[in-house]
Amino acid sequence: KTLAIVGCPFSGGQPKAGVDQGPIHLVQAGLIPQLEDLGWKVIFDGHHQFEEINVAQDPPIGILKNPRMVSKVTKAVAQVVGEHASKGQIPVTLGGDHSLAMGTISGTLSKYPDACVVWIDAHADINTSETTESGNIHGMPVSFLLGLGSKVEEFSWVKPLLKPEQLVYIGLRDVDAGEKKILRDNNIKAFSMHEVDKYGIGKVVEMALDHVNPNRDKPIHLSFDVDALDPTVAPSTGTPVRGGLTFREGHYICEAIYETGLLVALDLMEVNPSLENEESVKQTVAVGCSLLRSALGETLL
Ligand code: DIR
Ligand code: MN
Ligand code: MN
Ligand code: MN
Repeated sequence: KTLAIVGCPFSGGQPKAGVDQGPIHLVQAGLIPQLEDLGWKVIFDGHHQFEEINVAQDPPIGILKNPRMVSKVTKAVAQVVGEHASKGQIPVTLGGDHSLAMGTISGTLSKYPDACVVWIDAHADINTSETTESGNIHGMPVSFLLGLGSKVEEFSWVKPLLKPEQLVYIGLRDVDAGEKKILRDNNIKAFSMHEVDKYGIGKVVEMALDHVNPNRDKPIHLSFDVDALDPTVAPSTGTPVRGGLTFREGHYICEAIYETGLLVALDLMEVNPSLENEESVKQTVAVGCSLLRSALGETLL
């Protein structure tokens, strides 16, 4: 029963400074003792120091921004997450922007090839180098993991280990036209906020798990982008979108995944403590810690 906190102060997958401070704030808010109180042994050897990854020149490739830096950092994260998973520990990766999930999920799949990914987000993060309009790589990690789009040499280390049927989304509400086509063409299961409204979160999580994990026997990687929550719940994030998950809906997802007993890796991404005011930051960091506790066994009764 051991967790490994993988603090990733990294912002290169998107343009707003500050998201690199997310992991530092989460740990400073007392995350580690909170998880220890749930009975976990928690390993934390400090936040990762990506400064040692030296990329002198990183001009765009096509319109992809900071491609060499993102590639090197996510590759290092894949290595670290894979090592913790190999030791039977649950890697808990704190972002940082969501491009990091290219690393975390690669690491998980290196140890558990049949793992499924439950991706909680306002966005699908599945643009390819052809479809991206922003060039921000945090909007692209899923396409790299699936091996979609034309190959970018810089990211050749990312093996297309994820199959579309191993992936499910909950919380989507800002999906680019090109991404909608990718979701349709590849038959990727997604529960947008429309389905959350229609069926309720309990039924949605059940349907999501029925899709990726029908016998409830496969390892689960939960990748949670805090912007899946409504901006009134988690305001300090780089790309907030109104109409998101309530506090309880977000927590319910985490609790339900924990209840399966199948969780092998967990990400919490896109907390940006430099956005909005002090109160917003406190609230967003607190809700981040709270989601992680729920995914790791905190119960209401
Ligand atoms: C948009 C926004 N689809 C993009 N993506 C965001 O830049 O590709 N992802 N914000 O988190
Ligand atoms: Mn995301
Ligand atoms: Mn997002
Ligand atoms: Mn958009």
